[in-house]
Amino acid sequence: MKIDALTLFPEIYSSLNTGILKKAQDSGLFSVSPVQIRDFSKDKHKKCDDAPFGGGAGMVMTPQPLHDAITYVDPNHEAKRIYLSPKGKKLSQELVIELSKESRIVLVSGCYEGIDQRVIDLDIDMELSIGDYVLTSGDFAALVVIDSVVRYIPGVLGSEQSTDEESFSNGLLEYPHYTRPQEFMGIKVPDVLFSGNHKEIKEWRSKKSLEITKAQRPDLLKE
Ligand code: 4FD
Repeated sequence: MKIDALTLFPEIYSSLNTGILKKAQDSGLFSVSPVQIRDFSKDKHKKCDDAPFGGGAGMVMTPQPLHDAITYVDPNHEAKRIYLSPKGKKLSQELVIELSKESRIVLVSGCYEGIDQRVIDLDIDMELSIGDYVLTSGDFAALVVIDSVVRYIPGVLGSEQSTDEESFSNGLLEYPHYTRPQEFMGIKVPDVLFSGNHKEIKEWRSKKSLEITKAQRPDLLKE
């Protein structure tokens, strides 16, 4: 998968060159290219924002640099072009798995009050939100999209990790996990986990999953 990340802050994407994601990029499983939107500005001061028509607070990103940057990285519209915005369709595990099947993705991150609507109308395939809160720019939302999506590319997770996590896939939250030592700060690991009785362990984990889901996310049970 090839990902182009259009941004005013390319440095934000350097965190993708560490750990599992660096290894996967070095193996050629995916690549992320940050692209500086400002480089495409035809303004003499490389300006990329302006005051909103109709008045109001804040600034809006101007269409020319964005449209030119998108057209430059994806001239034949072969990529899925995604704009990160609080108004977008909400990201879910289901959508993450869908997106992991794309061969090319262009992520467009705006800041200030967002981008000129004409870029969305002309150039964008999908407006996407990572949740109901506002960030200073779309870049941190773009990082969340990249991380969640690339871990579903075959080979990205080593054999130690797995994508068939209990949380969300069976509609319930994950049961609690324990490892050594058997006792830590006076708290013991539940006895059932040493019983060797796989049926009992499975039943205990299901009971815990249901308990935790009821307490933390009752909405998941009501659907
Ligand atoms: N919830 C998200 C995406 C971007 C963002 C921006 C309008 C602000 C949150 C358009 C207003 C973009 C999200 C930039 N904040 N901030 O996914």
